[in-house]
Amino acid sequence: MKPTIEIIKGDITKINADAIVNAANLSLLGGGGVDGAIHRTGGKQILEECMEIRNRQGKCKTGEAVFTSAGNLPAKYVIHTVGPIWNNNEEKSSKLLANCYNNSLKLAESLGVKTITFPNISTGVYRFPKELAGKIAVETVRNFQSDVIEKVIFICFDDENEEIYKKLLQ
Ligand code: AR6
Repeated sequence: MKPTIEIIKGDITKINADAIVNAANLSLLGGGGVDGAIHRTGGKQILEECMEIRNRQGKCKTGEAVFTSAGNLPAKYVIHTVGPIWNNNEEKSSKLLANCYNNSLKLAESLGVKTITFPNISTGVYRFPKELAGKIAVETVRNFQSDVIEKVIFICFDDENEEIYKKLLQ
C-alpha cells in the first residue's frame, strides 16, 4: 500500500503524529532551525538519548536516521536524520537527501509508526534548493510502499515551501 500524503503549514513541534522527523546535524547534539525548536520544546530527554546514541555509534552520517523518544512533544518518536549541505554536486546531494527520506521511512516502519511528519530537510541552513528538495521528497515518499505507514505529512514552515509542495502534490 502507498501511504496518503498531506501538507500542513506550521510548526512541527505542535504535530500529534506517531513520529516527527528532525533535520539534525552529524553531531546529533542540537542546533538551530527545526532542530533547535524540537530540542527546545521536547526538553532534555531527547538530548540525553541523542548523547547515548553518540556514545554507542558515534556521529550520525549524512542520509542516515536514528530515533529517540519525543520528550514533551505530542509525538511518540523523533527520527533524527542528517540532510546534505548543498554544495552544487546535484547528483550526490540529491541521492543523500533521498536517503534521508527513505531511511527515516524504513526506521519508522520498524517502529510500527502509522503517521509520520517530515520538515523540508536541508532547505534552511543547509541551503538545498527548495524546488529540487521538494521534488526529491515527494518522489521518494511516493515510491515508498508500506503495510505499516498510513500517512505521511509534509510540514512547511515557510510560504515558498508550502507553494512548492502544493504544486508538486496537485
Ligand atoms: N517546524 C517545521 N519546520 C521548521 C521549523 C519548525 N519549527 N523551523 C524551521 N523549519 P533547518 P537544514 C523549516 O535550517 O537546512 C540546524 O542548525 C525551515 O523553514 O532547520 O536541514 C541543524 O542542527 C526549513 O524549510 O535545517 C543543522 O546544523 C526546514 O525546516 C542544520 O540546521 C529545514 O531548515 C540543518 O539544516
